[in-house]
Amino acid sequence: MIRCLIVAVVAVGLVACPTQIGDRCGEGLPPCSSGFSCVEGTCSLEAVDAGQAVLDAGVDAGFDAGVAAGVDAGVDGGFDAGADAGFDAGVDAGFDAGADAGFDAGPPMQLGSVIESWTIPANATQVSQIGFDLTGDGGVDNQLSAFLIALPFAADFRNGLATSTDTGELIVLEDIEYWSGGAATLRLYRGTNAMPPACDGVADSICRKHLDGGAAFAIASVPIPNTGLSGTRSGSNLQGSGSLELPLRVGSTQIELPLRNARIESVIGGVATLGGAVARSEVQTRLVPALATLANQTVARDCVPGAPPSCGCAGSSVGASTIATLDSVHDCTISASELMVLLPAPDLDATGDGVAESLSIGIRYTTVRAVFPTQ
Ligand SMILES: [Ca+2]
Ligand SMILES: [Ca+2]
Ligand SMILES: [Ca+2]
Repeated sequence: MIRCLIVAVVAVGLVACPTQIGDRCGEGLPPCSSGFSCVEGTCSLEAVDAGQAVLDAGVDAGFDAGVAAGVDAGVDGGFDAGADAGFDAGVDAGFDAGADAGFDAGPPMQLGSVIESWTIPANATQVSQIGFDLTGDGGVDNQLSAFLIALPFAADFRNGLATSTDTGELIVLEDIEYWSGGAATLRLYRGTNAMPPACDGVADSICRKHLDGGAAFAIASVPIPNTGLSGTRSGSNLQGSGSLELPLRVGSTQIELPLRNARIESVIGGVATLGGAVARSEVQTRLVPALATLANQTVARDCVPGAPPSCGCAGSSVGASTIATLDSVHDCTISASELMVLLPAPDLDATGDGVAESLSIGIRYTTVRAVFPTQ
C-alpha cells in the first residue's frame, strides 16, 4: 500500500495501482497500465522499482541537503547569536551593572595571581605609551609618570619597586572573579606570608621563590569596600573599569595610591596596563612625602654628610643631581614641599564638577598564578 501511494505520487494519473500486479500481459493482451512493465508475460512493478530507486535517491538527497542546510543554519545561527549575546551581556554586566554578581547566575570562577614585575615609565616615550586616553583627545594621559621621570632619583623608585617585589617586601595579589557570561571583576590586595618564602635565607641575593606560579599567600590588607575594577573577560583578556587602591612601595615606605576612573587591559597571567586618576591631594599626602624620604635615602647613599653647596655628594652621583635639582631651600635635605614645586597641575576631572583635581597615571605589571583565600 505504501509503495502504491508512492507510485501514485510519482506516476501522475496512475489509477490501476497494484491491481495490475500479476496481470497477464503480452502478445494479444491489453498493455500494462502506466507505471507497470510487462515482464515475462506479467505486469510487474520492476520498472517502477527503478523509479522508486530514483525517488528514494531524490528523497535521500533532499533530506540530506535539508538536514545539512538545516543543521548548518541552526549551528551558525545558534553560534553567532550565542556569541553575540554572551559578549554583549558581558560588556553590559561589566560597565553597566558593575560588580553586580547577580547578573550571572551561580558562583564566579576565580583566578588568583601575584604581581611579579612592574613597568613604571622611565622616559618620555614610555610616558606617552603606557596608560590610557582618559580625556578622549587621542593621547595617553600619564601626568604623574611625567612628574616621576623628572626626578633625578626616579630610577631608585623603580629599582626599589623591583627589589621589594623580588624579596617579598611588596606583595600585591590580583584577584579576578569571572562568570560564564563574560562578566569579570578585578581587585588588588596587599599580600603577606608567602609560602614558600621569597628568599631562601639571608644569603639569597635573587629571592623570587614566591614568584614561581605556585606560591600561597595571605591577604594583608582589607580593601576599601565596593572598590575594584569590573568589566569583561574574553579568553585570557580582561578589560575593566572602576576604582581601587594600588598597593605600592616607595623606597622603604608602603603607600596605597587611590585610583578613580581606573581602567585596566590585562592578559591574565601576562601583562596588565593599569591607568586612572589620582587626586592631586592624595599625591601630596601619600606619594610625595614617601618620595621625599626616598630622595634623602638616595642622598645619604651617595653623599657623605656635608654642607652646601656640595653637601658632600660625589660629583656625578644621583645624590648630587638630586641636591642640585631639588634642594631649593639649600639645606642638603629634600622636603616634600620642595618636591611639590615640580608636581604638575591636575589634568583630569574625576569628580565630574568640571574642575580638574586629579593627575593621570599609567603603569604596567605582570603576574604569575598564586593561591590565596578570597575576601
Ligand atoms: Ca588624553
Ligand atoms: Ca631643602
Ligand atoms: Ca573635579
